[in-house]
Amino acid sequence: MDLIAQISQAAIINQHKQQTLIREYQETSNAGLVYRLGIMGGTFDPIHYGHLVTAESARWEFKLNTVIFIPSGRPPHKAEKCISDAELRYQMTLLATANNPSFIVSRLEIDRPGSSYTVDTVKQMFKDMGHLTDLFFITGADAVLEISTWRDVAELFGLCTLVAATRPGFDLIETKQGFDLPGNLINKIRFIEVPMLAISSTDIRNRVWAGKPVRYLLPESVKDYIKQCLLYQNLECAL
Ligand code: DND
Repeated sequence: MDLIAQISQAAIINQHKQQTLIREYQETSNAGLVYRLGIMGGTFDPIHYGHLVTAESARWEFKLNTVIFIPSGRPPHKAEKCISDAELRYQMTLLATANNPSFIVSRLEIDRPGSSYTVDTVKQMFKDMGHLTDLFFITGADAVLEISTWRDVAELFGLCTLVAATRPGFDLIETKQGFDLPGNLINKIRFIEVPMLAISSTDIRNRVWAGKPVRYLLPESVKDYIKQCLLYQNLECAL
């Protein structure tokens, strides 16, 4: 199947999954139960198995009904960096998640003008989903260590549970000491261990630029997309 056909198919599958989410949400709330929704925010330049394994581990650990992947439109912390066009990152995320019925991709941040602040996204999800929803924002430990620099972080903690993925054997006590946050907020972060923390988008971009293999670091469909769209050929954007 050619690339355009693959993307169209992934977009149709995503639409069906969105309709299923709405139906399941209505059934859950009609039964008086709480819908548990994971949010995996990221630049996803490109998306890789570290992101996918983390989302799947969080889905399992926290009994989430669905995990929504939200590619950042304009990441606030990467304003000075060269990043791939949001549509390309969205399409890679669609391809990577197509075969998991519990994973959905949202255009929320891509279609919202201005910087993509997580607090705005979580507030919007809270408004859209209603009060019978528990939100879990999933991050890697590297991102969560910077969280004190995020916009309106105390408000964010009030709206969702922060889930931080750490490497097995990670020193949690040392990690917690690294946080520049009040203790009551640190204690609200839920840590999970995932096995693939060594994979990074930066390393994959470097490898593509240098002509090194990236197979088994990310889904084949995303690897082929990178090749066909000639991504990460420019040194400045590959680093
Ligand atoms: P990244 O650029 O780190 O995404 O952004 C993560 C999220 O933080 C996005 O939703 C941003 O909008 C949000 N953020 C950042 C800064 C400020 C604010 C918000 C604000 O509101 O002020 P990447 O694509 O690099 O990674 C996506 C996620 O996956 C991250 O949480 C990262 O730590 C994690 N990750 C891994 N987790 C497990 N194993 C690996 C991973 N590689 C990345 N191998």
